Amino acid sequence: MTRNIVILTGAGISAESGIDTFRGGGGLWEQHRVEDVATPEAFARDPELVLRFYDMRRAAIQTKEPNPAHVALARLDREWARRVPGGEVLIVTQNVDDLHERGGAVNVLHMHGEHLNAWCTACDTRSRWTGTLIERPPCPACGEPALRPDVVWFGEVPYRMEEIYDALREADLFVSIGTSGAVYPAAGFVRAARDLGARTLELNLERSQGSAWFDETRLGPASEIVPAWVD
Ligand code: BJW
Repeated sequence: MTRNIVILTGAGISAESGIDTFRGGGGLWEQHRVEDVATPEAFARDPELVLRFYDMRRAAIQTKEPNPAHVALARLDREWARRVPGGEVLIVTQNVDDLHERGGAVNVLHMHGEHLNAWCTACDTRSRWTGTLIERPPCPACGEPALRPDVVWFGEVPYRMEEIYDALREADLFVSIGTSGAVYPAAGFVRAARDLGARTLELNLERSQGSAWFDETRLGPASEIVPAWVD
């Protein structure tokens, strides 16, 4: 019986809300690959470029709306404990947008951080930040001009990994939605979940790199196949 569900989401779930995926459509931003912009080394080398990239994306996501896939997962999140007493849903998202929350989901864990937070590298405080960072504003907590986007770059450790592995250990079902399986450690969750005894399901437009590890794959746009799976 399915009691606990861990759902991993990636850029594909937000694609139909108008947010570009990382590796689709050439995967380039102004000729830069994500691997060349989303690193601490890139930020050290060319902070203006990196802050411009994030300021642009932070502004863009605030104009986007959740799509039927976000809304369906939120419905599952809210209703699961009633459908299956004691059952738990955890949405582990690699996305830094807030569309799961705006779609109504509660149990959401942002393993790669959040666009709408800034992190002060001087005092280690995180604050809600909806404006721009390129003009190097002072940190609201300590006043130092040391804010960066609160997102996890290549070479940095994703957030809340212990909590994620605890949930995978308890999971009866692991569902991966709209992620290419190109980036670790998230790409390794399917194997971990399977080794720990969960059934594994992939929902994607096309097969991911780790497709062979899934017990079942359903292909199609998230806005159609996610609501169909939830209902
Ligand atoms: C649709 C759709 C529709 C489209 N409907 N679907 C060699 C081997 C193994 C690992 C490494 C290695 N060399 C280096 C590493 C480690 C590195 C890594 O994985 N590199 C790879 C390039 C190989 N990883 C790291 O550095 C991570 N940290 C780490 O490993 O620390 C060590 C450690 C870990 C754990 C414990 C202790 C220590 C950090 C990774 C950080 C990733 N950061 C980014 C940027 C975030 C900020 C920002 O937004 O700018 O995260 S990169 C980017 O990729 C972003 C995403 O979350 C992530 C994944 O991308 P995603 O979501 O899968 O998007 P796409 O574009 O790749 O795929 C879209 C999918 O949607 C496709 O499948 C489409 O089919 C689908 N789709 N339309 C349904 N309508």
